[in-house]
Amino acid sequence: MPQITITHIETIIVDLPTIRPHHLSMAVMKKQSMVIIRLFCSDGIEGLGESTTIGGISYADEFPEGIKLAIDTYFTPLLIGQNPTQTNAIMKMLDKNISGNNFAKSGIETALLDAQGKRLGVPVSSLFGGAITNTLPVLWTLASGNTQKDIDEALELISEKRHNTFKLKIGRKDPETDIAHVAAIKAALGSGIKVTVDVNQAWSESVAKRAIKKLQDAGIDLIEQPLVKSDFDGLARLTEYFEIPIMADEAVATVQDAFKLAKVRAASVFALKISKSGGLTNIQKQAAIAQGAGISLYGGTMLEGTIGSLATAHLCATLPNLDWGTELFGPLLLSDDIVKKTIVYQNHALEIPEGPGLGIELDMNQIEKYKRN
Ligand code: MUC
Ligand code: MG
Repeated sequence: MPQITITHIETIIVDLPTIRPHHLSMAVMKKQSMVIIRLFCSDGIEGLGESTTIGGISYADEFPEGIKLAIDTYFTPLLIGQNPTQTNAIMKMLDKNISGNNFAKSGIETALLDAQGKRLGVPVSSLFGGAITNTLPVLWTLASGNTQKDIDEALELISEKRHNTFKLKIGRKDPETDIAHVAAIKAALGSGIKVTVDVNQAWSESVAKRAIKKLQDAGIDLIEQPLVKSDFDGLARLTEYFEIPIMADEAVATVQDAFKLAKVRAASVFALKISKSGGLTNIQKQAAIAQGAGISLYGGTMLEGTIGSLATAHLCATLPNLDWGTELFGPLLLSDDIVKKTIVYQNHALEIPEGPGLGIELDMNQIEKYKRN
């Protein structure tokens, strides 16, 4: 049998409006721009991948237009003619030839794994030892920018049994305003509902110390990335000082970051994201480091659409220490989708489709409708 090869790769920027403005410390999102990757193989199989970031160039140092250009100009010539069944060899080759560009690498690895799953007739999770669960808990982020709107949104979602845990994006306003906002939401939702906060690196250590004390007293369940991502020592001091768990997000990008953070016990929880780390295989490695260090895990999102969210979900479903569930709600924040069958979200959880690969199919009419020209 002739060797299977990658024949061509198509990248498409798709702009989907959000259901409401989403306020983060570094940007207000009114749409999400996803780079969709179609990787075509000589055996007729097509793998799907997604490289998505938040707020253009404001969250990370990759951005949609740059990701597309990098894949078209540098990744594709290296990939054409390679054997798509050899994911590890391909990712090693990309790491040798291309520095950084983890969001783009993650999208390519997802497409290779989707193709291989389809080829073998198994879900992507099977390529990582198999799923422990078919459903994953999913929280919702309240980030309308208005306290009462956030409370109304949460109460509606609780009554629909869509979510029972909420994350609040803070750090955009001054700490006292943020704390009052968080405390009001926690009080309105009651003790049975978990509330976490994500500061997205906005505080200094001294501000964090004062603010976290107040958030702890208000009954908040977890603090995500209070300090700048490079301040591992500061994060370790906060983790040691406070009872409330501190989660590393932006700080824990690569496998090496996970090791360094674990070594100084800088966090009680790691937020795993395929985009930061360069793909599913790398978050599996981060998860192993966390497991060895007694650090809990959380399935994070870069607010990806259905392809990226399901890629993360397939890997997360194989992890024994996903103690904080996931935030894989990205598709629900978007007003439309680009796949034929959308993800089912019910009973506070996401259902992972059973089909081969990621278990989804692109809807080309929707791609036509939302693709950037
Ligand atoms: C982040 O930093 O966690 C995840 C959920 C959300 O609303 O924003 C993202 C980014
Ligand atoms: Mg975060």
